[in-house]
Amino acid sequence: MISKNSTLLEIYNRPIGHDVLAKILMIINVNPEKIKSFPFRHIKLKYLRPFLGKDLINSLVDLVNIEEASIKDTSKEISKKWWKEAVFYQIYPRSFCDSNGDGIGDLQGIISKLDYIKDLGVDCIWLSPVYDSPMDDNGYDIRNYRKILDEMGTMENFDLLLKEVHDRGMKLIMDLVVNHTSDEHKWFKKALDGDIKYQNYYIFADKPNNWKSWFSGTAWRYFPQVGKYGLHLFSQKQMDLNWENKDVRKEVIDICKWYFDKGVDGFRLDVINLISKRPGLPNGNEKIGDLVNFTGIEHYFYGAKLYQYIQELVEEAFKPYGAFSVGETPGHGIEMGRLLTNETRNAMDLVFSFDHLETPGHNRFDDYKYDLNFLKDIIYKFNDRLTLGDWQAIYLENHDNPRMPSKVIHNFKYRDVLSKMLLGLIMTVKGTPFIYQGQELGSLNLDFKDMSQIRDVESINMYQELLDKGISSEEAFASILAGSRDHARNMINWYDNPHENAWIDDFTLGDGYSVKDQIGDKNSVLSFFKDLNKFRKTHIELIYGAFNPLERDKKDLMVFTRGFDDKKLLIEINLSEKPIERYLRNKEALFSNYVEKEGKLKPYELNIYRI
Ligand code: TEU
Ligand code: CA
Repeated sequence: MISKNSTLLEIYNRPIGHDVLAKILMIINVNPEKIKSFPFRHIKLKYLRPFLGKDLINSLVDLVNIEEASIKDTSKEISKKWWKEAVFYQIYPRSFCDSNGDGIGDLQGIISKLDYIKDLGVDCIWLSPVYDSPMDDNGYDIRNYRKILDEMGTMENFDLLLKEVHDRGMKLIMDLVVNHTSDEHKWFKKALDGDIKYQNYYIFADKPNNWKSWFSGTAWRYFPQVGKYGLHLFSQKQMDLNWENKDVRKEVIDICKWYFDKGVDGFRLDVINLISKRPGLPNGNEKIGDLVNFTGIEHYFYGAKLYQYIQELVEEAFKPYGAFSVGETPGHGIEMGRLLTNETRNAMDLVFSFDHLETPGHNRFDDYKYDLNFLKDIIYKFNDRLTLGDWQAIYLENHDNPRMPSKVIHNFKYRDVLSKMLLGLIMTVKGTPFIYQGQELGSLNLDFKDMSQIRDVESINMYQELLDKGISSEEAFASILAGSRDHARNMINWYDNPHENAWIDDFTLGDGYSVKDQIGDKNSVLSFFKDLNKFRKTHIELIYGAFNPLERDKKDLMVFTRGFDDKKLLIEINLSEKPIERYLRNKEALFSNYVEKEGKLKPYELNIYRI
């Protein structure tokens, strides 16, 4: 067991200790590997008490001791699974395709575009929530798990969608949001009506602690009907479920089985790492709160019963159907991910880590240029620690993050080659690629002019919080603009015509990147992605091949090989806008994002060679 007498190195050698120390050091831009060097390795935790304080030390010790040892994985080979070979495509239904002209994407719209999706060459669709919801957080506030939102269509439409997806040889996973429900869910309404059984479905307290919501302000909302405060880690209309309660866990198992009985192939589990809260709901450490912005997070981002709850859910609901699971685990690093997905743990198949999304020293709302050398480093670091019993989800974009090309460059001369390079990078490193709608089109951030165009509850709450602090509306808007999740939520531009009364303003008209503009153009980002999918499917090295980084310390150059049996591919990438020396000369590339290649590597040039 770790104690305050343990050294930093002893803590770093524990799975949770590794990730927590790595995360803290990454935020303050210190290389975590320093912990292995003198004198850091010998520093006992208790000597840091003057800086960290007693309760932070105790919280850290408790957290690290939740999982004793790292996984001893002795797998001798990689197990073959469909989801290790698949390319996933995430649809944000509200913004994908509108079939009835109300400006809101819907299920019929998705059905009408299944041939487009199939032609991309992707294998599994991840459908963001389509359940009945008041749409406070665009469906991540579920009011009825077994009903489709009216604006989306009917359950019959969903059943048809699922059938049409399967008929095309693709799979479909849904988004399962069970850390919380909408405050309009019948369970919560019964709780407010005084039904004790359902009050125990949620987390009520007589008085609030100092936990902060991820969407600004306190994480507690007072309900005079019951004279108590209810916990909401997200919006005020997203009430956290009490997973300590076996009845809640049973409800979730039943929801999963209800959809598996329909033939749904699995779930993406929304913020699933937050479901186990520390008993007694103690106050969060203010220093941690300042560092990571969510006071209280140390008491719930990897709770003592997290693994138990996840393993039970997988065992009872997913395993009997052979269903796929990928958990969204904000705040988790590589070792926590292994604790929840290594094959010896019989838990989830994959997790989404957030560690690569921002260059160290920045958060999503900073308007900065993302450094692709950091992406290279973190991909190599993850691969260093993964064993043959591990696998990882590889992604750069989703509905919660700005468009990656816009994070990397602020002039769009290189929009096409950068978009293609980023797609090529995630399709050639080891792991399962997840593509977000529009990424295949080279979509960029949107040119929002003022708050009236912003729809996302996170941005709106953040803006209001800034105004309440006396910040001017211009400054407040500027503070949320770079990181607003709405950058990823514009309607897909199928044929460059205005989406009548779209729920979110249209910015993609006339930018020459509509599906219609690109579909026939062999040099478009769209065509590149389709060709890349074909290439990946015909080269098993890119799926199960060993990953071997080269030139690790060479800035702006990313070179690695993927070897399977006697076949080996070498991938060479220029991570910068500047021409740099080629790694391979006078060699014909099998695949590239440039046509002509002479002299140095061009800006963001990516090549795949047979070696
Ligand atoms: O996201 C959780 C999450 O971490 C994001 O809300 C985002 O990263 C946040 O802005 C903190 O930086 C999941 C869903 O993907 C998101 O759409 C939901 O809003 C959220 O959970 C609550 O359900
Ligand atoms: Ca519609």
